[in-house]
Amino acid sequence: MLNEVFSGQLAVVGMGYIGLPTATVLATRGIQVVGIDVNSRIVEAISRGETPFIEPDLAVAVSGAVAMGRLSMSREMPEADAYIIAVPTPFNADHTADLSFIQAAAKQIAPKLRPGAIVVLESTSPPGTTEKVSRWIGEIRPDLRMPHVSGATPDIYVAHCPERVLPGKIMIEMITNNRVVGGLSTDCAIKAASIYRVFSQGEILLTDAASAEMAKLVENAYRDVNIAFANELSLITESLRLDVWEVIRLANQHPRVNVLSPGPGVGGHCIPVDPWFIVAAAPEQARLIRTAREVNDHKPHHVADQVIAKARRFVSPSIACLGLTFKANVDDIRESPAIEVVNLIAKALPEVEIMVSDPYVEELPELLNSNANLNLVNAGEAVDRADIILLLVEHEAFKSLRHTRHNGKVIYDTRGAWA
Ligand code: SAJ
Repeated sequence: MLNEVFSGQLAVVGMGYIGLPTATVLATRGIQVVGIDVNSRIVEAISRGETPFIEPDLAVAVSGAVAMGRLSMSREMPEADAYIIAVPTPFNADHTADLSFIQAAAKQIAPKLRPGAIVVLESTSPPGTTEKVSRWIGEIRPDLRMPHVSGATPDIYVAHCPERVLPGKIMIEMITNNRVVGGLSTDCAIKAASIYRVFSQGEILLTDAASAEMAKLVENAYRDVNIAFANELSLITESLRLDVWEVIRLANQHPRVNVLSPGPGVGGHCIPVDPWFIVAAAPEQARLIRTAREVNDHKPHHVADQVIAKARRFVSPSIACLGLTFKANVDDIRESPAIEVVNLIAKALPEVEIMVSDPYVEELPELLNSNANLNLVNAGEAVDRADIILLLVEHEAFKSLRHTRHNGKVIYDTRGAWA
């Protein structure tokens, strides 16, 4: 059983940035996979072999898996030998985790479960969530021995296997990253690991569910704290009239120092969210983690204030804002600090023309739509016409604009792409 490799039918609940690549990788390795999603647009697109978002190497794998008949889509929960839950875990206004999507998935899976089935939670979750999944299923299926009650000999194997892939490199990291698999019992971990053995070339590390949940939160909090350090440095160097990129470049020559890059803030669906789950779990102790969140959340306001101050020195300025996505070379705009910065500037300077450009964004995001002074234009035009150029995302396409056409303009490069 220890080195078992899963074979059977598998359902993936939530076909987003993690669910779709996971389902596809399993399908291309011979597993019969059904993807479930509440969004009919996503269901229809994937059914046609299309990928609803941009991720290198994903589209060709999805169309192949669908064409081979290995990956199909449904809105109804099927009977399967294993279920992977990959739904979002947003946070509530008080920064506690909103587990409603996970609970809904567990409730849909419960009636379909047969003894021997495996349920894996991949969604990032506070410690104790995997146990809740087992409880929610147990409430609907009192006929089944669930692992939170019967430990070693359950009917259903429940485990947590957090996703750790980096957007932009998902299809590589999905295969090469080590995986942490935390079971509600040892058997649960061993059974769940058999799924990841189908495609993972990394090490599969078995542990308990709560440690796996916490390890995932720690990974993202670690990155958040380190980015906050870089963002704080950028404020300090600015006040001391030093070049932050030069200071970091020099400090990083030390063999044990690796300062990350400052930016306009921290975005995406994970790093700005997950550390709050640690703060909520241990509010008294998590002082540094909370402060890091506050430092990173403050950065868009600082950038906007700087640009607003620069603009007020002009009689009738125009501003080019380059980049809207949450980071470079992806089309994902969730929690994007760039959007927040643009919105703050547009609201503070309603009479100023603001040109926005992003090769990955075809229409203005909802938050920005209400600003009459905002226009989406191509980067060349924005740079040519602007008095102030604000670089918010270091997309490859913007790097070539480095020395061209900037003469006499105010440049604010938040990412150091032109440093
Ligand atoms: N950022 C900086 N400076 C840096 C690095 C990043 O300002 O030096 C910003 C980015 O621009 C972006 C944000 O931080 O706005 C997050 O970007 P990221 O590339 O650090 O991370 P994500 O959100 O794309 O993916 C992270 C990864 N976690 C870690 O690296 C610990 C990934 O492995 C996780 O799977 C993912 O979160 C997730 O889904 O949890």
